[in-house]
Amino acid sequence: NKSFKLVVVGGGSGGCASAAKFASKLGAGQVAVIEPRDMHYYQAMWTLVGGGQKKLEQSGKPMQSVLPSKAEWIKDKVVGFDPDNSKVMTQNGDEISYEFLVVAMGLQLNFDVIKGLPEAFETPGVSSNYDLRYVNKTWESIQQFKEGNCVFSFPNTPVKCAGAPQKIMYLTEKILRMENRRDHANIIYHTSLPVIFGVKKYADALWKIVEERNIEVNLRSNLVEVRPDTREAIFQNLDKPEEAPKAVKYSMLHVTPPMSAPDVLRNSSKIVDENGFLNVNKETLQHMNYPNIFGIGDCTNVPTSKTAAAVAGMIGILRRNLTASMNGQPLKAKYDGYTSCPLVTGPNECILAEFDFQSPPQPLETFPINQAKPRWTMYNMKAHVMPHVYWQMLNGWWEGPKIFRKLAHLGMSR
Ligand code: FAD
Ligand code: UQ1
Repeated sequence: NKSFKLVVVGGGSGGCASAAKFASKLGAGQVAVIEPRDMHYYQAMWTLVGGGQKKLEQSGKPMQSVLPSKAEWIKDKVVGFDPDNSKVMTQNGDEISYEFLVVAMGLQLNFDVIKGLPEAFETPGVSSNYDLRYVNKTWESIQQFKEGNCVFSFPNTPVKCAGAPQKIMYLTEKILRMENRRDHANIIYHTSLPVIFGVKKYADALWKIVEERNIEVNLRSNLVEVRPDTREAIFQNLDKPEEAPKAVKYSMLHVTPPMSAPDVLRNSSKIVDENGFLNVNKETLQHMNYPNIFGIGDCTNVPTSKTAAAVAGMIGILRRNLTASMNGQPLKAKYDGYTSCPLVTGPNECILAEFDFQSPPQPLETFPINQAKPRWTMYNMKAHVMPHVYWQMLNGWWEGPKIFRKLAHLGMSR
């Protein structure tokens, strides 16, 4: 049973970046990362893997190679939190004590909430870019598609990268068009949300695209069941729960699963809010009840869209506030809610949505152009620049694009 100055739970985007910041600051032996997986995946690339623009292998690196060498990697899974005694319990039966804890456990995919899943993934045409096991099947399904309905779902829970469920739809649509197969397809989106996108400026741009490209959009419509034998997806109207669910035939079905905080976290009632997410101050990222616990990324209840870009926005805040906390000083850094979502609308075009706690009404924009217009420059940024930026973030060398906005606006910008 070991003890560390800082324990980080999770070696994903937020966990790696946090460990990198503090392992170099505190020195060898002071920081531990608890993470069970062998590989670290750059999940944002999976949209392009499912859309046939990248290979799955390009998105992964061995965990060992992305964790800082000065941190100790505990290859184990946290199974319990004991915040009153500042320790966590692991699957191997160890207790790890900490002075400070960073919780960066990401989200859990809950396919089994949908009747017929995950079994239906073993049948033709059903896939999900959200899961390592099913992302290649999206590209297979696009290639094999002959005729009928291509159906895309968005669940009735918070998700990571809220744009991803429709990015793959635009990619599919454009590819079918480019290959002269579009006439044989109905492209259908079913979303549990009452809007196509949360920020009006980008929602307006997306409504224009779905109209121009003849895509059917169903709002407040939630996937509840998949019937692979009849190739039907069953949707419930969330505003009319008394109505019988509607069956939609599919040739291709892309599922975005319901998500939650991982079970271990959501069952740790002392540290989560009523929705099961780590209960932190949305500006300082410090836990609301335990000052030696901080959170970063998707598993927190920070009210912004869950993305790696948000992790980038949070990491500089965490660096400053956790350092201040270790030195017994007040927490001065405040997270502004920065997040972004490169809305890929085809194999060579992308809308770059950026926003923060203040948007709407006013979206943020890093680049001096209208980012709501689909552009190849933004596609290149997403497909060719962002992967490098991401791997650098894991080393602690990227704290989001705020620095560019500050430079461009001489410090006057958000
Ligand atoms: P993660 O990176 O998911 O890491 C969580 C880690 O915690 C995992 O390694 C996991 O193994 C570990 N863990 C879980 N439970 C335990 C436990 N009990 N004990 C120890 N460790 C545990 N973001 C963007 O910014 N732009 C995009 O374009 C974009 N597109 C996306 C497309 C797809 C298809 C997907 C799936 C995601 C996309 N994202 C995008 C979102 C982005 O990947 C996440 O928001 C980001 O990875 C969140 O980082 P995190 O550290 O919170 O969680
Ligand atoms: C970003 O910082 C980031 O994290 C590294 C992403 O995740 C992969 C993104 O998709 C984006 C868009 C950003 C923000 C960066 C710029 C230059 C707008």
